[in-house]
Amino acid sequence: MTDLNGTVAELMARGKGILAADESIATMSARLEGAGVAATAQNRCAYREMLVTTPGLSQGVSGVILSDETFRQRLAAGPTFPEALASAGILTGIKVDTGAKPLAGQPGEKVTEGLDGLRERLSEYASLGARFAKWRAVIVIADGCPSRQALRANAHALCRYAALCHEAGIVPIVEPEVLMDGQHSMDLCAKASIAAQLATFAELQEFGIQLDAVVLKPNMVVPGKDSAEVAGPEEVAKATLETLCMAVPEEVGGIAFLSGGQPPAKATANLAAIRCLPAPWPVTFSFGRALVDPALAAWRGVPAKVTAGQRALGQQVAANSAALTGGFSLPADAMLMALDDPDPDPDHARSR
Ligand code: 5MM
Repeated sequence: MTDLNGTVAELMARGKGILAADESIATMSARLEGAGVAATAQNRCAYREMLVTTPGLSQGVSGVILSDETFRQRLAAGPTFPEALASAGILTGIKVDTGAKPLAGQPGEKVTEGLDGLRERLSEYASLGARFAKWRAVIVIADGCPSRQALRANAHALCRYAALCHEAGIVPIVEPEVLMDGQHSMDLCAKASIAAQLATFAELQEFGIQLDAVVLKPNMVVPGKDSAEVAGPEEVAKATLETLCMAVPEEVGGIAFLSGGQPPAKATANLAAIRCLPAPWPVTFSFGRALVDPALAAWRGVPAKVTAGQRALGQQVAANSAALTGGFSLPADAMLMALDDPDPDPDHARSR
């Protein structure tokens, strides 16, 4: 049995964060096609190989979350992805949910599935090198949403997943993501985030889950994507930490933020501002798009552009690592607004 607290400590090592490269086949295929790359298993593998073989990745990345497909694929030189990551000194994570599906009786809301057979799957993943796992619930803000029913159903699933992870010696990343989609205010995002986190921890505590062996992956508190409200890093940081302090027990092992479709520079600036405020938990990033979008745009499936893609990923990782250690200086708000390009994949959240 692995040491769960040791895994948490490795994941949360100073200046390091988690790379979420666990897009489902459907999401990854849409991303590749958007970049002009054919959506084949081979290209999905080549793209992930480009990411995980980035020179020096382990300086700013403690763990990489893989999807089941990537977990079982091999790099061109022969090793599996978990083997390659282990050789690079990086922990392997595995996304074990099977996606968010419409929640019966609650139109417009979803519940994440994947509990059936999870004990056996986790045991196999652990035997093949997985040290941590991820399960993502999606919480929608809309009229009457999030409903109590959706919050409870998702919290319950997250809790049963976490219990099974611990049984298998795997650290669970628990991700109740309040989506940025919509015109809602930052205040509504804060309220929904508190509700989602309270529901999640009520379940985890009722089931006696060992909280110092859990990593929470929350959204930052930001205005909806289509809202006219503007929030600078300091406001985002204050609202995000206030929210977390209201709902998240101090024993939780760590907080690893998702980027949620924010432009990469904004996500980094917000992370840097969050890190400047006192928090009872270690704090880091577990970004997907905010780390990999520039790399995918630079690579575009061209073998000769692997180095360019890796350079782009390396720059994002270095910036976010600096955000964690105080080496990142916040650009002026005006500059951040100029960087505020729309999400290159606006259907990201809705398509999942
Ligand atoms: C990398 O994307 C993850 C998997 O998404 P799908 O299974 O829906 O394809 C996703 O869960 C991701 O880890 C989180 O959304 C955080 O990523 P961002 O891009 O929001 O930081």
